[in-house]
Amino acid sequence: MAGAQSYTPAPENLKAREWFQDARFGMFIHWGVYSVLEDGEWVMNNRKMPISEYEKLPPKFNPVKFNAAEWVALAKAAGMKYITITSKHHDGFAMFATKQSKWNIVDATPYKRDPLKELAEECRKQGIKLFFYHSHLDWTHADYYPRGRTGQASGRPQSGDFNKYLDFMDAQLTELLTNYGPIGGIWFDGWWDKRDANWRLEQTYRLIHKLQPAALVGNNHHVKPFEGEDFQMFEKDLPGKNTAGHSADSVIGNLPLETCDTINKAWGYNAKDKSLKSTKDLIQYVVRAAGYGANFLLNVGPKPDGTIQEEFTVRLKEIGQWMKANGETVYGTRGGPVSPRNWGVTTQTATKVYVHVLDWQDEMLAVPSLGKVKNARLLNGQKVEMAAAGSGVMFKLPGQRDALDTIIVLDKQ
Ligand code: FHN
Repeated sequence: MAGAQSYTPAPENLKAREWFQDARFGMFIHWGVYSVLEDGEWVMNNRKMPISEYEKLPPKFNPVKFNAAEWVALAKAAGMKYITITSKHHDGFAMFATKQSKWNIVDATPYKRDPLKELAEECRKQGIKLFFYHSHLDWTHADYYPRGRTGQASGRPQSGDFNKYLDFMDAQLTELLTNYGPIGGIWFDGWWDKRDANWRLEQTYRLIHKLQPAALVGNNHHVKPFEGEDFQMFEKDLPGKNTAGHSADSVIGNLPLETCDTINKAWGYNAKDKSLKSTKDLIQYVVRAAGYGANFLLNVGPKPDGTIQEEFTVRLKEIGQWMKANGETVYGTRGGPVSPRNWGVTTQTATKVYVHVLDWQDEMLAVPSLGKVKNARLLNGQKVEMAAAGSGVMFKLPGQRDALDTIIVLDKQ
């Protein structure tokens, strides 16, 4: 950003970054009035719906079965340490009690309650941090002008004042960082809609850090991090990869890392999307992300009635069972001494190295040097044979092993 003053994270921000890296696993929630159509969060754009048609949705949105305590308990049951929920997605509809416009869940729906307020209170009660996903992009605000690559069919006049829109956005962010208690951070998305615009990122980031110095700023802009961001994120890819086209193609600097993905293919609720990842796929995703020194933010898209579909809740509870038994090899770790391989990844703490064998059929596994380590064993204490092999080591893997993740733990000398 031109003329950016250099950003010095406050001590509480640096502490929050350490917490974030230790947390390793969070729940992403994409929830909005678009869920009424059961066709994902891009339905307004994909069906070229003008605002005059889209505004018929909020009166039909009445999530009477929403229960913040159940959602937070589900996240905890999955072993998740934080929740990132959409305060506003690209349709501009605020899922919280904003005073900046009537285009929000309290004023425009029969529900009339503020689910983010209830979620914030429940997160505090149950010891989970809450982050807000806030879309830069806006398909309904008249001052989001010039229009970007998307939202062209909304029927807005070809006029507007982009700085007035940014003032509106900063006012809503002020509400989110003032009225909902301590917030884990703000997760931006949608910069990519107008890459050449002056988004005033430095001004917005400074506002966030002034209101809550510990709040972590992340931006899913799909390019390398800008000054003022506290973590680097990747979407549908492990760090440094960009196979899905939504990420920067490299890890820059030493910011905390997070990657995000879905359980099926949809972010917002899509009743037809049955392309579900298995529990094994999802656990290995958590582990592989940890091997890259990254968090994994796993998404649910709740239904319009406020419930989360059973295919998701079953998987989340199964993941939680695995995390309960094996979490020490993920939580509080950093990327291990050997960079990720196809066969698996390594993670480490100050005293231990964990070798996660995720996809390897043979009995012997050669691994580059793990540093000075000893006492190779499984988590249940069963000894694992290890011998020096060149500059690395050769493991003789146990005959009976866990096809999902055979974890060899070693003590650092
Ligand atoms: O357009 C959004 C999409 O709806 C979803 O929110 C994902 C989540 O990371 N981000 C954008 C696509 O890159």
